[in-house]
Amino acid sequence: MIEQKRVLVTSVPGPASLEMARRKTAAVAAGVGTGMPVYVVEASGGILRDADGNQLIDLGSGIAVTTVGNGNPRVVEAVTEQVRQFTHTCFMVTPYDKYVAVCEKLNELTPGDHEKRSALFNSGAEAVENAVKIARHATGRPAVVAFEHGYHGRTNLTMALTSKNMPYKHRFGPFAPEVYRVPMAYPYRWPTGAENCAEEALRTVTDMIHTQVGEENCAAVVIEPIQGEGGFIVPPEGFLPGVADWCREHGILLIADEVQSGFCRTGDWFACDHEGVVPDLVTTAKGIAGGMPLAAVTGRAEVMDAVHVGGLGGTYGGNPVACAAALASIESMEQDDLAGRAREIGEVLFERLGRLDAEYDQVGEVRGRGAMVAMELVTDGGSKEPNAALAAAVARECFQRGVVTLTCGTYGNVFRFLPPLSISDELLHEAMDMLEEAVAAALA
Ligand code: PLZ
Repeated sequence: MIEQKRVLVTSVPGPASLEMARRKTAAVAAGVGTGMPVYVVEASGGILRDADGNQLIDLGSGIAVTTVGNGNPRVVEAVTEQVRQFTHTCFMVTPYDKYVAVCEKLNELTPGDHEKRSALFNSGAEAVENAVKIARHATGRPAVVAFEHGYHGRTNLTMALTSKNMPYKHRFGPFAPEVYRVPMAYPYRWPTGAENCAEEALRTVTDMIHTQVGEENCAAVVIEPIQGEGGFIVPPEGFLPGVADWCREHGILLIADEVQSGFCRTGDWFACDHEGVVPDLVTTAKGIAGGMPLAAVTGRAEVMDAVHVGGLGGTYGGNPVACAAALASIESMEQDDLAGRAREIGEVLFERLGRLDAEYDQVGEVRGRGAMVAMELVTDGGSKEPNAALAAAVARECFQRGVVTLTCGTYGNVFRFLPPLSISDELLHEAMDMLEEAVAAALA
Protein backbone atom coordinates (compact mmCIF):
# COMPACT_ATOMS: atom_id res chain seq x y z
CA MET A 1 0.00 0.00 0.00
CA ILE A 2 1.32 3.43 -0.96
CA GLU A 3 1.64 5.85 1.93
CA GLN A 4 -1.69 7.71 1.98
CA LYS A 5 -0.19 11.13 1.50
CA ARG A 6 -0.32 13.82 -1.16
CA VAL A 7 3.23 14.44 -2.40
CA LEU A 8 4.36 16.81 -5.16
CA VAL A 9 8.00 16.45 -6.19
CA THR A 10 7.65 18.10 -9.63
CA SER A 11 5.05 20.31 -11.25
CA VAL A 12 2.26 18.18 -12.73
CA PRO A 13 2.51 16.78 -15.26
CA GLY A 14 6.21 16.29 -14.54
CA PRO A 15 8.99 15.52 -17.05
CA ALA A 16 8.43 11.75 -17.16
CA SER A 17 4.70 12.22 -17.80
CA LEU A 18 5.40 14.88 -20.42
CA GLU A 19 7.74 12.49 -22.20
CA MET A 20 4.98 9.83 -22.13
CA ALA A 21 2.52 12.38 -23.50
CA ARG A 22 4.86 12.92 -26.48
CA ARG A 23 4.92 9.17 -27.13
CA LYS A 24 1.16 9.05 -26.71
CA THR A 25 0.62 11.68 -29.40
CA ALA A 26 2.75 9.67 -31.83
CA ALA A 27 1.21 6.29 -31.01
CA VAL A 28 -2.37 6.69 -29.74
CA ALA A 29 -5.32 7.85 -31.85
CA ALA A 30 -5.97 11.52 -31.23
CA GLY A 31 -9.65 10.79 -30.54
CA VAL A 32 -8.67 9.14 -27.25
CA GLY A 33 -8.17 12.08 -24.89
CA THR A 34 -6.44 12.18 -21.49
CA GLY A 35 -8.00 14.56 -18.98
CA MET A 36 -5.28 14.66 -16.33
CA PRO A 37 -2.16 13.46 -18.14
CA VAL A 38 -0.02 12.15 -15.32
CA TYR A 39 1.10 8.63 -16.18
CA VAL A 40 0.22 6.37 -13.27
CA VAL A 41 2.64 3.70 -12.06
CA GLU A 42 0.87 2.61 -8.89
CA ALA A 43 -2.34 3.31 -7.01
CA SER A 44 -4.00 2.34 -3.75
CA GLY A 45 -6.49 3.68 -1.22
CA GLY A 46 -7.07 7.29 -2.24
CA ILE A 47 -3.69 7.90 -3.89
CA LEU A 48 -2.37 7.70 -7.47
CA ARG A 49 1.44 7.71 -7.86
CA ASP A 50 2.78 8.97 -11.18
CA ALA A 51 5.92 8.34 -13.22
CA ASP A 52 7.65 11.35 -11.62
CA GLY A 53 6.99 10.19 -8.06
CA ASN A 54 4.13 12.61 -7.42
CA GLN A 55 1.29 11.29 -5.29
CA LEU A 56 -2.11 12.67 -6.20
CA ILE A 57 -5.38 12.41 -4.31
CA ASP A 58 -7.93 10.51 -6.40
CA LEU A 59 -11.44 11.98 -6.40
CA GLY A 60 -12.54 10.20 -9.57
CA SER A 61 -11.93 6.46 -9.08
CA GLY A 62 -11.27 6.16 -12.82
CA ILE A 63 -14.87 7.35 -13.38
CA ALA A 64 -16.58 5.51 -10.51
CA VAL A 65 -14.80 2.20 -11.04
CA THR A 66 -12.39 1.65 -8.13
CA THR A 67 -15.12 1.88 -5.52
CA VAL A 68 -13.34 -0.67 -3.31
CA GLY A 69 -10.05 1.12 -3.98
CA ASN A 70 -7.05 0.27 -6.07
CA GLY A 71 -4.88 -2.31 -4.36
CA ASN A 72 -7.80 -3.71 -2.38
CA PRO A 73 -6.18 -6.74 -0.70
CA ARG A 74 -9.17 -9.04 -1.31
CA VAL A 75 -9.24 -8.15 -5.00
CA VAL A 76 -5.45 -8.47 -5.40
CA GLU A 77 -5.49 -11.91 -3.84
CA ALA A 78 -8.55 -13.19 -5.72
CA VAL A 79 -7.27 -11.96 -9.09
CA THR A 80 -3.76 -13.34 -8.52
CA GLU A 81 -5.16 -16.72 -7.55
CA GLN A 82 -7.51 -16.81 -10.56
CA VAL A 83 -4.74 -15.82 -13.01
CA ARG A 84 -2.73 -18.76 -11.69
CA GLN A 85 -5.64 -21.17 -12.11
CA PHE A 86 -6.83 -20.08 -15.59
CA THR A 87 -7.52 -16.80 -17.39
CA HIS A 88 -10.07 -17.79 -20.04
CA THR A 89 -12.09 -20.65 -21.40
CA CYS A 90 -15.12 -18.72 -22.71
CA PHE A 91 -18.21 -19.35 -20.61
CA MET A 92 -20.21 -20.20 -23.76
CA VAL A 93 -17.81 -23.07 -24.50
CA THR A 94 -16.62 -24.62 -21.22
CA PRO A 95 -18.16 -22.81 -18.23
CA TYR A 96 -16.80 -22.18 -14.71
CA ASP A 97 -18.30 -21.54 -11.29
CA LYS A 98 -17.36 -17.90 -10.69
CA TYR A 99 -19.59 -16.68 -13.54
CA VAL A 100 -22.54 -18.40 -11.89
CA ALA A 101 -21.55 -17.10 -8.46
CA VAL A 102 -21.46 -13.49 -9.73
CA CYS A 103 -24.93 -13.94 -11.26
CA GLU A 104 -26.23 -15.37 -7.97
CA LYS A 105 -24.88 -12.32 -6.13
CA LEU A 106 -26.38 -9.90 -8.66
CA ASN A 107 -29.76 -11.62 -8.43
CA GLU A 108 -29.62 -11.35 -4.65
CA LEU A 109 -28.40 -7.74 -4.37
CA THR A 110 -30.26 -5.86 -7.13
CA PRO A 111 -33.62 -4.28 -6.19
CA GLY A 112 -36.64 -6.55 -5.72
CA ASP A 113 -37.06 -10.03 -4.27
CA HIS A 114 -38.62 -11.59 -7.38
CA GLU A 115 -36.90 -14.39 -9.28
CA LYS A 116 -34.06 -13.05 -11.42
CA ARG A 117 -31.45 -14.09 -13.96
CA SER A 118 -28.23 -12.33 -14.99
CA ALA A 119 -25.91 -12.30 -18.01
CA LEU A 120 -22.35 -10.94 -17.97
CA PHE A 121 -20.59 -8.66 -20.44
CA ASN A 122 -17.47 -6.47 -20.61
CA SER A 123 -18.54 -2.84 -20.51
CA GLY A 124 -21.41 -0.66 -19.46
CA ALA A 125 -22.33 0.08 -23.05
CA GLU A 126 -22.46 -3.61 -23.84
CA ALA A 127 -24.73 -4.20 -20.84
CA VAL A 128 -27.13 -1.43 -21.87
CA GLU A 129 -27.15 -2.65 -25.46
CA ASN A 130 -28.00 -6.17 -24.28
CA ALA A 131 -30.70 -4.92 -21.92
CA VAL A 132 -32.38 -3.28 -24.92
CA LYS A 133 -31.99 -6.46 -26.99
CA ILE A 134 -33.61 -8.49 -24.21
CA ALA A 135 -36.43 -5.97 -23.68
CA ARG A 136 -37.26 -5.91 -27.39
CA HIS A 137 -37.15 -9.68 -27.62
CA ALA A 138 -39.29 -10.21 -24.53
CA THR A 139 -41.94 -7.61 -25.42
CA GLY A 140 -41.91 -7.91 -29.20
CA ARG A 141 -41.97 -4.08 -29.32
CA PRO A 142 -39.41 -1.88 -31.13
CA ALA A 143 -39.29 1.53 -29.41
CA VAL A 144 -36.97 2.56 -26.59
CA VAL A 145 -37.29 5.78 -24.59
CA ALA A 146 -34.30 7.60 -23.10
CA PHE A 147 -33.88 10.90 -21.27
CA GLU A 148 -32.33 14.28 -21.87
CA HIS A 149 -28.89 14.45 -20.21
CA GLY A 150 -28.74 10.63 -20.27
CA TYR A 151 -25.49 8.79 -20.94
CA HIS A 152 -25.39 5.11 -21.87
CA GLY A 153 -22.21 4.51 -23.89
CA ARG A 154 -20.38 4.93 -27.16
CA THR A 155 -21.57 1.99 -29.31
CA ASN A 156 -24.05 2.78 -32.06
CA LEU A 157 -27.20 1.93 -30.09
CA THR A 158 -25.93 3.48 -26.86
CA MET A 159 -24.84 6.65 -28.70
CA ALA A 160 -28.43 6.85 -29.89
CA LEU A 161 -29.57 6.55 -26.26
CA THR A 162 -27.02 9.15 -25.12
CA SER A 163 -28.23 12.73 -25.11
CA LYS A 164 -25.10 14.83 -25.54
CA ASN A 165 -23.58 15.51 -28.97
CA MET A 166 -20.04 16.65 -28.14
CA PRO A 167 -17.87 14.67 -27.76
CA TYR A 168 -19.86 11.43 -27.89
CA LYS A 169 -21.95 11.59 -31.06
CA HIS A 170 -20.57 14.36 -33.25
CA ARG A 171 -20.25 13.09 -36.85
CA PHE A 172 -20.63 9.43 -35.74
CA GLY A 173 -24.19 9.03 -37.02
CA PRO A 174 -26.49 7.80 -38.41
CA PHE A 175 -27.70 6.35 -35.14
CA ALA A 176 -29.86 3.34 -34.30
CA PRO A 177 -33.56 3.94 -35.01
CA GLU A 178 -36.57 3.69 -32.70
CA VAL A 179 -34.97 5.67 -29.88
CA TYR A 180 -37.10 8.50 -28.45
CA ARG A 181 -35.96 11.16 -26.02
CA VAL A 182 -38.03 12.74 -23.26
CA PRO A 183 -37.22 15.47 -20.69
CA MET A 184 -35.47 14.56 -17.46
CA ALA A 185 -36.79 15.69 -14.10
CA TYR A 186 -33.99 18.17 -13.39
CA PRO A 187 -35.08 20.18 -10.33
CA TYR A 188 -32.40 22.91 -10.51
CA ARG A 189 -33.37 23.82 -14.08
CA TRP A 190 -37.07 22.96 -14.10
CA PRO A 191 -38.77 25.95 -15.77
CA THR A 192 -41.62 26.34 -13.25
CA GLY A 193 -39.44 25.61 -10.20
CA ALA A 194 -38.08 22.56 -8.42
CA GLU A 195 -41.27 22.08 -6.39
CA ASN A 196 -43.27 21.33 -9.57
CA CYS A 197 -40.59 19.18 -11.18
CA ALA A 198 -41.61 15.65 -10.18
CA GLU A 199 -45.25 15.96 -11.12
CA GLU A 200 -44.83 18.01 -14.29
CA ALA A 201 -41.92 15.93 -15.57
CA LEU A 202 -43.84 12.70 -15.06
CA ARG A 203 -46.84 14.14 -16.90
CA THR A 204 -44.67 15.37 -19.79
CA VAL A 205 -42.81 12.08 -20.10
CA THR A 206 -45.89 9.87 -20.12
CA ASP A 207 -47.76 12.26 -22.42
CA MET A 208 -44.89 12.32 -24.91
CA ILE A 209 -44.63 8.54 -24.96
CA HIS A 210 -48.39 8.26 -25.38
CA THR A 211 -48.68 10.77 -28.20
CA GLN A 212 -45.36 10.31 -30.04
CA VAL A 213 -44.55 6.61 -29.57
CA GLY A 214 -47.62 4.77 -28.33
CA GLU A 215 -47.36 2.60 -25.23
CA GLU A 216 -47.94 -0.61 -27.17
CA ASN A 217 -44.92 0.15 -29.41
CA CYS A 218 -42.63 0.79 -26.49
CA ALA A 219 -40.33 -2.01 -25.26
CA ALA A 220 -38.51 -0.11 -22.55
CA VAL A 221 -37.76 3.13 -20.77
CA VAL A 222 -34.04 3.44 -19.98
CA ILE A 223 -33.03 5.73 -17.14
CA GLU A 224 -30.07 6.37 -14.87
CA PRO A 225 -31.62 6.69 -11.39
CA ILE A 226 -29.05 9.43 -10.78
CA GLN A 227 -27.66 10.69 -14.07
CA GLY A 228 -23.86 10.51 -14.25
CA GLU A 229 -22.14 12.06 -17.26
CA GLY A 230 -25.16 14.35 -17.80
CA GLY A 231 -24.44 16.24 -14.56
CA PHE A 232 -25.23 14.15 -11.46
CA ILE A 233 -28.88 15.02 -11.84
CA VAL A 234 -30.91 13.62 -8.96
CA PRO A 235 -34.59 13.32 -9.86
CA PRO A 236 -37.00 14.68 -7.22
CA GLU A 237 -38.69 12.22 -4.85
CA GLY A 238 -41.61 10.53 -6.53
CA PHE A 239 -40.44 10.83 -10.12
CA LEU A 240 -38.76 7.42 -10.44
CA PRO A 241 -41.56 5.54 -8.62
CA GLY A 242 -44.04 7.36 -10.87
CA VAL A 243 -42.20 6.28 -14.02
CA ALA A 244 -41.91 2.71 -12.70
CA ASP A 245 -45.65 2.48 -11.91
CA TRP A 246 -46.66 3.93 -15.25
CA CYS A 247 -44.36 1.56 -17.15
CA ARG A 248 -45.75 -1.45 -15.29
CA GLU A 249 -49.31 -0.35 -16.10
CA HIS A 250 -48.48 -0.38 -19.81
CA GLY A 251 -46.28 -3.46 -20.07
CA ILE A 252 -43.24 -1.30 -20.74
CA LEU A 253 -40.03 -2.59 -19.17
CA LEU A 254 -38.10 -0.21 -16.93
CA ILE A 255 -34.34 -0.51 -17.44
CA ALA A 256 -32.35 1.15 -14.65
CA ASP A 257 -28.84 1.96 -15.85
CA GLU A 258 -26.91 1.66 -12.58
CA VAL A 259 -23.53 1.46 -14.33
CA GLN A 260 -22.29 4.60 -12.53
CA SER A 261 -24.64 4.78 -9.54
CA GLY A 262 -24.58 1.11 -8.52
CA PHE A 263 -22.61 -0.96 -6.04
CA CYS A 264 -22.60 1.21 -2.91
CA ARG A 265 -21.66 4.43 -4.71
CA THR A 266 -24.74 6.30 -3.49
CA GLY A 267 -24.82 4.81 0.01
CA ASP A 268 -27.19 1.98 -0.92
CA TRP A 269 -26.42 -1.11 -2.98
CA PHE A 270 -28.18 0.63 -5.87
CA ALA A 271 -29.52 4.14 -6.38
CA CYS A 272 -32.99 2.68 -7.05
CA ASP A 273 -33.07 1.38 -3.46
CA HIS A 274 -33.41 4.92 -2.09
CA GLU A 275 -37.09 5.10 -3.08
CA GLY A 276 -37.70 1.36 -3.27
CA VAL A 277 -37.96 1.41 -7.06
CA VAL A 278 -37.87 -2.09 -8.56
CA PRO A 279 -36.83 -2.01 -12.23
CA ASP A 280 -37.47 -4.93 -14.58
CA LEU A 281 -33.86 -4.88 -15.81
CA VAL A 282 -30.76 -3.40 -14.18
CA THR A 283 -27.45 -2.76 -15.93
CA THR A 284 -24.26 -2.72 -13.86
CA ALA A 285 -20.53 -2.32 -14.58
CA LYS A 286 -17.78 -0.02 -13.23
CA GLY A 287 -17.74 -0.51 -9.43
CA ILE A 288 -18.75 -4.17 -9.70
CA ALA A 289 -15.25 -5.58 -10.16
CA GLY A 290 -12.62 -3.33 -8.58
CA GLY A 291 -11.25 -2.12 -11.91
CA MET A 292 -11.50 -5.31 -13.95
CA PRO A 293 -13.77 -5.01 -16.99
CA LEU A 294 -17.10 -6.63 -16.14
CA ALA A 295 -20.72 -5.65 -16.75
CA ALA A 296 -24.07 -7.30 -16.29
CA VAL A 297 -27.75 -7.28 -17.09
CA THR A 298 -29.94 -8.56 -14.26
CA GLY A 299 -33.69 -8.87 -14.60
CA ARG A 300 -36.96 -10.64 -14.09
CA ALA A 301 -36.52 -14.35 -14.80
CA GLU A 302 -39.37 -14.46 -17.33
CA VAL A 303 -37.97 -11.47 -19.24
CA MET A 304 -34.37 -12.66 -19.23
CA ASP A 305 -35.30 -16.26 -20.09
CA ALA A 306 -37.48 -15.18 -23.00
CA VAL A 307 -34.35 -15.05 -25.19
CA HIS A 308 -33.51 -18.26 -27.10
CA VAL A 309 -30.41 -20.27 -26.12
CA GLY A 310 -27.36 -18.76 -27.80
CA GLY A 311 -29.03 -15.36 -28.25
CA LEU A 312 -26.84 -13.67 -25.63
CA GLY A 313 -23.09 -13.82 -25.11
CA GLY A 314 -19.68 -12.73 -26.34
CA THR A 315 -16.14 -14.15 -26.22
CA TYR A 316 -15.03 -12.43 -23.02
CA GLY A 317 -18.28 -11.73 -21.16
CA GLY A 318 -17.86 -12.82 -17.55
CA ASN A 319 -14.14 -13.43 -17.89
CA PRO A 320 -12.99 -15.54 -14.91
CA VAL A 321 -10.42 -13.00 -13.68
CA ALA A 322 -13.05 -10.24 -13.80
CA CYS A 323 -15.52 -12.53 -12.00
CA ALA A 324 -12.96 -13.29 -9.28
CA ALA A 325 -12.44 -9.54 -8.86
CA ALA A 326 -16.20 -8.98 -8.67
CA LEU A 327 -16.73 -11.60 -5.98
CA ALA A 328 -13.88 -10.11 -3.94
CA SER A 329 -15.19 -6.56 -4.45
CA ILE A 330 -18.70 -7.53 -3.38
CA GLU A 331 -17.26 -9.30 -0.34
CA SER A 332 -15.41 -6.11 0.53
CA MET A 333 -18.59 -4.06 0.17
CA GLU A 334 -20.43 -6.46 2.48
CA GLN A 335 -17.70 -7.01 5.07
CA ASP A 336 -16.48 -3.41 5.25
CA ASP A 337 -19.97 -1.84 4.98
CA LEU A 338 -18.94 0.30 2.04
CA ALA A 339 -22.47 1.61 1.59
CA GLY A 340 -22.12 3.08 5.08
CA ARG A 341 -18.72 4.47 4.14
CA ALA A 342 -20.23 6.10 1.05
CA ARG A 343 -22.78 7.84 3.27
CA GLU A 344 -20.01 9.11 5.58
CA ILE A 345 -18.05 10.41 2.60
CA GLY A 346 -21.23 12.10 1.41
CA GLU A 347 -21.57 13.91 4.73
CA VAL A 348 -18.03 15.27 4.49
CA LEU A 349 -18.52 16.31 0.85
CA PHE A 350 -21.86 18.01 1.48
CA GLU A 351 -20.48 19.86 4.49
CA ARG A 352 -17.37 21.07 2.68
CA LEU A 353 -19.10 21.89 -0.62
CA GLY A 354 -21.92 23.57 1.30
CA ARG A 355 -19.35 26.09 2.55
CA LEU A 356 -18.34 26.88 -1.03
CA ASP A 357 -22.00 27.15 -2.01
CA ALA A 358 -22.55 29.68 0.78
CA GLU A 359 -19.47 31.68 -0.18
CA TYR A 360 -19.67 31.83 -3.97
CA ASP A 361 -22.56 32.92 -6.16
CA GLN A 362 -20.97 30.80 -8.91
CA VAL A 363 -21.80 27.59 -7.06
CA GLY A 364 -25.34 27.09 -8.30
CA GLU A 365 -26.19 23.85 -6.57
CA VAL A 366 -24.55 21.06 -4.57
CA ARG A 367 -26.33 17.76 -5.13
CA GLY A 368 -25.90 14.02 -5.22
CA ARG A 369 -26.09 11.12 -2.81
CA GLY A 370 -23.49 9.22 -0.82
CA ALA A 371 -20.10 9.35 -2.55
CA MET A 372 -21.64 10.59 -5.82
CA VAL A 373 -21.73 14.34 -5.29
CA ALA A 374 -21.35 17.35 -7.56
CA MET A 375 -21.50 21.11 -7.64
CA GLU A 376 -23.03 22.82 -10.64
CA LEU A 377 -21.13 25.97 -11.58
CA VAL A 378 -22.85 29.00 -13.07
CA THR A 379 -21.91 32.57 -13.96
CA ASP A 380 -24.28 33.77 -11.22
CA GLY A 381 -27.09 32.33 -9.14
CA GLY A 382 -29.66 34.61 -10.76
CA SER A 383 -29.23 33.66 -14.41
CA LYS A 384 -27.97 30.10 -13.75
CA GLU A 385 -25.94 30.45 -16.94
CA PRO A 386 -23.71 27.34 -17.14
CA ASN A 387 -20.06 28.14 -16.41
CA ALA A 388 -17.98 25.47 -18.13
CA ALA A 389 -14.90 27.72 -18.17
CA LEU A 390 -14.93 27.89 -14.38
CA ALA A 391 -15.33 24.11 -14.06
CA ALA A 392 -12.33 23.60 -16.35
CA ALA A 393 -10.28 26.20 -14.48
CA VAL A 394 -11.06 24.67 -11.07
CA ALA A 395 -10.14 21.20 -12.39
CA ARG A 396 -6.84 22.58 -13.68
CA GLU A 397 -6.09 24.31 -10.38
CA CYS A 398 -6.90 21.13 -8.45
CA PHE A 399 -4.66 19.09 -10.72
CA GLN A 400 -1.74 21.48 -10.16
CA ARG A 401 -2.28 20.98 -6.42
CA GLY A 402 -2.17 17.20 -6.76
CA VAL A 403 -5.89 16.42 -6.78
CA VAL A 404 -7.46 14.43 -9.62
CA THR A 405 -11.03 15.52 -10.31
CA LEU A 406 -13.69 15.08 -12.99
CA THR A 407 -16.19 17.38 -14.61
CA CYS A 408 -19.42 16.40 -16.32
CA GLY A 409 -22.75 17.82 -17.43
CA THR A 410 -24.48 18.55 -20.70
CA TYR A 411 -22.93 22.01 -20.54
CA GLY A 412 -19.61 20.81 -19.08
CA ASN A 413 -20.20 22.98 -16.01
CA VAL A 414 -20.60 20.35 -13.30
CA PHE A 415 -17.73 19.48 -11.00
CA ARG A 416 -18.18 15.95 -9.71
CA PHE A 417 -16.75 13.90 -6.87
CA LEU A 418 -16.46 10.11 -7.04
CA PRO A 419 -13.74 9.23 -4.53
CA PRO A 420 -12.79 5.61 -3.94
CA LEU A 421 -14.60 4.45 -0.80
CA SER A 422 -11.18 3.45 0.53
CA ILE A 423 -10.11 7.10 0.84
CA SER A 424 -9.38 8.32 4.39
CA ASP A 425 -11.21 11.28 5.93
CA GLU A 426 -7.86 12.98 6.23
CA LEU A 427 -7.17 12.79 2.49
CA LEU A 428 -10.72 13.79 1.70
CA HIS A 429 -10.44 16.91 3.85
CA GLU A 430 -7.06 17.72 2.35
CA ALA A 431 -8.57 17.41 -1.14
CA MET A 432 -11.37 19.77 -0.07
CA ASP A 433 -8.78 22.25 1.26
CA MET A 434 -7.10 22.12 -2.15
CA LEU A 435 -10.48 22.56 -3.83
CA GLU A 436 -11.12 25.71 -1.79
CA GLU A 437 -7.76 27.09 -2.90
CA ALA A 438 -8.49 26.04 -6.49
CA VAL A 439 -11.86 27.80 -6.59
CA ALA A 440 -10.34 30.96 -5.11
CA ALA A 441 -7.48 30.84 -7.65
CA ALA A 442 -9.81 30.18 -10.58
CA LEU A 443 -11.97 33.16 -9.64
CA ALA A 444 -9.05 35.49 -8.86
N1 PLZ B 1 -24.06 3.92 -18.50
C1 PLZ B 1 -24.66 5.38 -16.64
O1 PLZ B 1 -21.92 6.18 -16.71
C2 PLZ B 1 -19.96 5.11 -18.54
C3 PLZ B 1 -18.05 7.21 -19.69
C4 PLZ B 1 -16.68 7.63 -19.95
P1 PLZ B 1 -18.69 1.82 -20.46
N2 PLZ B 1 -19.64 6.41 -18.05
C5 PLZ B 1 -18.27 6.85 -18.28
C6 PLZ B 1 -16.49 7.98 -21.41
O2 PLZ B 1 -16.34 9.18 -21.70
O3 PLZ B 1 -16.48 7.06 -22.25
C7 PLZ B 1 -21.41 4.68 -18.52
C8 PLZ B 1 -22.32 5.24 -17.60
C9 PLZ B 1 -23.67 4.83 -17.63
C10 PLZ B 1 -23.21 3.37 -19.38
C11 PLZ B 1 -21.87 3.73 -19.42
C12 PLZ B 1 -20.97 3.07 -20.41
O4 PLZ B 1 -20.06 2.25 -19.75
O5 PLZ B 1 -18.14 0.78 -19.55
O6 PLZ B 1 -17.86 3.05 -20.61
O7 PLZ B 1 -19.09 1.23 -21.79
